[in-house]
This record gives sequence, C-alpha cells and structure tokens, in this order.
Amino acid sequence: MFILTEIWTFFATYILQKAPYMVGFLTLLGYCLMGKKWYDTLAGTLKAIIGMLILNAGSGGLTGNFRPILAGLKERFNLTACVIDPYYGQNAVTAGVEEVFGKGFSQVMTLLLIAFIVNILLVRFNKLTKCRTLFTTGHVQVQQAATAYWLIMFALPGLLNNDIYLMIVMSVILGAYWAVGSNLTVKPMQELTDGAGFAIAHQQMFGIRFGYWLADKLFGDRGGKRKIKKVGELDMPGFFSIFNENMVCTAILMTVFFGIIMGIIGKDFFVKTGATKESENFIFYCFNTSLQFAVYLAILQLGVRTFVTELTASFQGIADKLLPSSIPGVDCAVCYGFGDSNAVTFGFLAGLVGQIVAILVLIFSGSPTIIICGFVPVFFDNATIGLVANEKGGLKACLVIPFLCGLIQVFGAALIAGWVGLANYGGYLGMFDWDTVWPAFTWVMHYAGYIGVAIVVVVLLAIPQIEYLMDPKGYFLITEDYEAYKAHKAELAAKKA
Ligand code: ASC
Repeated sequence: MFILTEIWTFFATYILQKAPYMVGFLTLLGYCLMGKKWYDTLAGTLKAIIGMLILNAGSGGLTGNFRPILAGLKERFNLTACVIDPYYGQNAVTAGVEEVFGKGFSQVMTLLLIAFIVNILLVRFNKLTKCRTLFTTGHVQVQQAATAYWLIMFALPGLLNNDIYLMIVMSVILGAYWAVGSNLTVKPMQELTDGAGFAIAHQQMFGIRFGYWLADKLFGDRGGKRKIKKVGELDMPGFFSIFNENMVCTAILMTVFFGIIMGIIGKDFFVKTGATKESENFIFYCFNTSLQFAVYLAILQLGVRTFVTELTASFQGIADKLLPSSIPGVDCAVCYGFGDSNAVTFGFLAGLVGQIVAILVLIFSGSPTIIICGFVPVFFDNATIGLVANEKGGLKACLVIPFLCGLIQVFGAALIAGWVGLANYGGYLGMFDWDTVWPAFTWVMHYAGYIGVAIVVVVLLAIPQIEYLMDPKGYFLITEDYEAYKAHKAELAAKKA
C-alpha cells in the first residue's frame, strides 16, 4: 500500500501536473503500445518532452515579461482591482479559502486523479458518450480545480460539511467539463491544422467553439457563395508589405501598443520594480521589451514543431489499444504553429482593445468591481480565438470576435468575481470559459442546489450528443481518418448544391 501511495504521489506531482512530462508519458505509452523499437521510443519521448519544455519557455517568457506591465496599470492608477489571470486567481483562492469557507484545499491531487479518471472513462466509452479527447495540461487543471473548488462551495454551502460529496460533485463536473470542452475543439482544430490530430485542453474551449461558430455565422463563406479574405491572404502594398512577415508585424505592433502602455505607466514604476535602472534610457527599454514578444512567440512555435508530430503519431497507439477514436487535448499555444501566424497577433490586440474598453466602462459606470487585464487571458484566449475565427471568417472575424471576447472576459469576470467574493482577494481565473460557462454553472447550482448539479452534468453530457447527431458519419471519422472525413464533407456539400 505504501509503495502504491508513493507511486501515485510521484505520478501526480511530476507527471499529471506537469504538461511536458504528461505529454512525454503519453508518447512513451503510445509508442510502447505500437511496439516501436526501444530507441525510437526513447527518441520520440525525449523530443516530446523537450518540445513541450521549449513551448513552456516561450509561453513563460511571454507571461513573465508582459504580465507585470499590464498589472502595473493597477498600481499606476491606484486601483483596488481584481487582476484576471490564472496565477492571480489561484493566489486569491489560496489567500481567501480558509477565511471564507473555513477549510483549506489539501485534496487537490486526489481531486485531479478522480476527475482525470472521469475524463478517461468518458472517452473509453465514447460509443455511448461521444467524447473523443483526453486532457493533458496539468498546470491548467490545477488552476481550474482551485477555482472550481471556490465556485462550488459558494454555490452549494451544504457541501461544506461533507468532504466526500464535495469531492464527488467537483470531480464529476470538472471531469465532464474537461472531456466535453476539449471535445468541442476537435472540429475547429482539425480544420485549422488540416488534421494534425489534436484538440485544445485549456481554459477557452467553449470560447474556441463560440468564435468558430460566430465567425462562420457572421463572416463565413456561406458554402462557397462568399469569398473570405484571411489574414495570410492580404496583399499589402509598399510599406505595409513588411507586415506579412510575422516577426516584423509582431515587433512593430507590440512596440506601438506596449510602448503606449509602458509610457502611461511611466519609468518610475519600472525602476521601482527593478525591471530597469534610473540611468537606462527608457525608450530603449520599452523597445527592447516589446521586441521580446516576437522572440518568445518564435520560441513557442519551435516548441510546437518539435513535439506535435511525436505526440500525435504515438497517440495512435493509445487510440488503437486503449481509447478508441480519441486524440489528445493540448495547450492552446500548440495551435500557434498552424494557420496564419499574424492572426495570433491581431487576435491578441483586438482582445486587448476589447478588454480596455470594457475596463473603462466599469470604471466610468462606478462598478463595485474593477478588473485589470491579466496577460494570460488577454493573450492566450484571444490569440487562439482569433486564429480560429480567421480560418473560418477571415480578417474581419479575426478582429471583431476577439474584440467581443475581450468585452465578455472583463464583464463576465467582474460579475462572477464580485458575486462570489474572489475579487476581494485580488484575482480571478478570468479565462473565457471561466467568465461565461462557469459563472452559468455556479448560478444554476446556487439557485437549484443538487438539481442544479444534475442540470449542469446533463447539459454538459448532452453537448457531444448533439454534435454527433448533426453528422453521425463524420463525427468519429474526423479523428480517425481526416482525409476520409474531408471526402465525406465534400460529398455532403455536393449533395446540398
Ligand atoms: C494558462 C496558464 C499558462 C498559460 C499557458 C499557455 O492558462 O496557466 O501558463 O495559459 O498554458 O501556453
């Protein structure tokens, strides 16, 4: 028993919660199940781990460099505000949970395990459940578990005295959300990547499907009747042609945007935080910092190129032997290696404008909760949604939809973080799904109690069923054989025409 507990603790600490090792573990397992030679398995596993570590270096660099700048706005204007960012959100839960609910959150690992098993079972029995994706992004799962813990205890105070029921409710809802949410991204991702074989397991999965749907509705090609212009197809004349190059485009746009924001915050703040010195030229500092954006994006894309093929090729072994017709759900940044790379930059900037507009509305309307943009939602949510929207509806969709999402993120976060009391502790996990569907879950459970729990679970589980019924033949084909799926879609389109 002792050895089992040790093995489990090791697995939970070093694999389940650490995306690079989870991806490495799945690659190892997949290649073993496929009976690959040991040295190919070793090489593939190492490439998967290193690729994810490179991706993390890119996303960590972006977050580390740009989060303090956005959070600096709070200090500059002396605001008592709630920063919407997963790390601030997690800190807020840790800081307030004892005081508000009288209990800590020590069972997070057990919860992760049970919820992960719920996810596996939903995929294992997918002939019945229609769930096709396995969540692999542990760091995100930990952040979500912390916020879900707070929201569920707030909604169902009756559970405070019963740890076992609390654990069951949480793991079923979280496990179902992971399976159903990542499953929703299968179609947008397979279309974006031309069948690369992964889905997104992150914090804006409903947002991705919403962006995909809205882009098609508002700006789509209407079955070939309308021509859409994607970001990568813009032929820009003269000076503007340099924007076709992703690095140059990112560098120029970020220098302008962050230059303005850093200028507003002022040199004193950056000297005080030790980011620069009094003696250093401030304009040079702003320029150099802004260029880091292009640097880290390039690192991130290198990481994606290093590991994606290994993971998706080896996952075939898992799909053949253990989890039929399934694909892995991975970090949202993985899709930045596909589609039009400038859509990442445009989506982010449009989302940032949306968030800033919404924050100004909150400030000028005297809202009791003021929000400050967190870098992770404003970049990772909107860049991902922008990329998907561009694929479906072109440049206009890539600008309009992330802008709308920026508004939704701020207003949604202000409502929920104010209502449940997390705003008092300075942070909230303000990613798209946590500003929209999770507040809705909380509301339903708060007012309908256990019936509300049942409603949430039933609604979640109904979503893949509805998608399946819309195209029963193509539903599993899209993960099993993307070329055959495309032929099937072409046949359907020909029949319609
Ligand atoms: C998150 C989070 C991060 C980033 C990263 C994006 O939600 O906690 O560190 O997004 O996963 O690549």
